[in-house]
Amino acid sequence: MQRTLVLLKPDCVQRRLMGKIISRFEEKGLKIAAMKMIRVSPELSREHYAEHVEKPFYPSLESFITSAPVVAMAIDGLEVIQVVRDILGATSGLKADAGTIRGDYSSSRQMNLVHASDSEASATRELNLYFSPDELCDYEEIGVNFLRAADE
Ligand code: FUP
Repeated sequence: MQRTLVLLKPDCVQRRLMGKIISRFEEKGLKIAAMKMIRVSPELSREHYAEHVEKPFYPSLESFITSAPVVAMAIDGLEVIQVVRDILGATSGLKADAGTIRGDYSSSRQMNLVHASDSEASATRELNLYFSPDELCDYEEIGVNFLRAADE
């Protein structure tokens, strides 16, 4: 089992696409272990996008990610880091395949609706940025026996 950090970005909240996009994860059979709406501060943005802070596009990215609330989610599943990246599609909505979230709903590189961790190291780092341990819910899923075989 893996856990990943997903953010529904300000464009997702403002375009009232939260429900549709959360449904994509639920319908795939992934487990939502935590979820909350917060406003990203400039400090949190700089920590989250540490690898991009010095890049020319960073000021515009910070202005966007702090412009309205985001919904932060911790999502669990088998190979969930790659599975969620595949559900999102390529970074730019202009390049993302049809059938992916970005391919279906975004026409932008910056306003690409959703963020998801890209590796186990990023997932650990990003989950720590957005959630304290007591916010992560431990519960048994009803119906998990019909999502995958016991030995998968
Ligand atoms: P991703 O891993 O898909 O979130 O994409 P990146 O880490 O490459 O980029 C982080 C965020 O910066 C993305 F949401 C898109 C945004 N970005 C820009 O706004 N302009 C750029 O030139 C590159 C990335």
